Amino acid sequence: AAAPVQPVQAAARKPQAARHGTSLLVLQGSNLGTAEDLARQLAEAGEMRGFSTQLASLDDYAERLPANGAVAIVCASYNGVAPDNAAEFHRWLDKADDSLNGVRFSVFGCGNTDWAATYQAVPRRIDERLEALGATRVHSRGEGDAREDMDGAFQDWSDALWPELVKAFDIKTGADTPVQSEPLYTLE
Ligand code: FMN
Repeated sequence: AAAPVQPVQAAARKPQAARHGTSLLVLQGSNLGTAEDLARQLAEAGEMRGFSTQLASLDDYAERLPANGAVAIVCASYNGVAPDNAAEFHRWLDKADDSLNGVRFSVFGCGNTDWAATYQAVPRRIDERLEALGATRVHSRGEGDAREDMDGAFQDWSDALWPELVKAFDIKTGADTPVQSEPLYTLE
């Protein structure tokens, strides 16, 4: 069955960067909404930067990661185990021997250092397995700690993601429409 992919609306704001239309698939693994919210922010920011963006759960893309465009993953852990909407993806990735050549990705993990032994276990595992299966990491994994400044860590990671994507996909931003390095919107 077709996955329920949500096209991302660029809210009530016009894109502020040239529309190059590079695909950006944002996948989230979330039980309580933190990773889902951050994934939505990332997808909206991608639209503002001229990407053609889709937002879905990790399980919607088990066994079918696209080899065109970028894949950005935002995922939590629960006692070292994947959130409910990422369980199938995680199972697949663990046992997969598919070649993920051509898949270009970056991962941000939502975690909590109270769970010291399994802090960031799931996003770390996803990041490692994607690389082991031949996918290319376009930007290093980010970590957010719910006991500290999760939003700040996410902002730092995503601020650094955009220039990496511009490089990896040879995106021409145009001299008068530079890709912004500052957030272009605030959440209400
Ligand atoms: N964070 C970790 O890094 N590793 C864990 O093993 C872990 N286990 C958790 C277990 C429970 C019952 C709860 C409530 C949180 C746990 N966390 C763990 C923290 C969550 O991953 C973190 O709060 C995350 O932001 C939740 O994301 P979500 O709201 O998208 O589900």
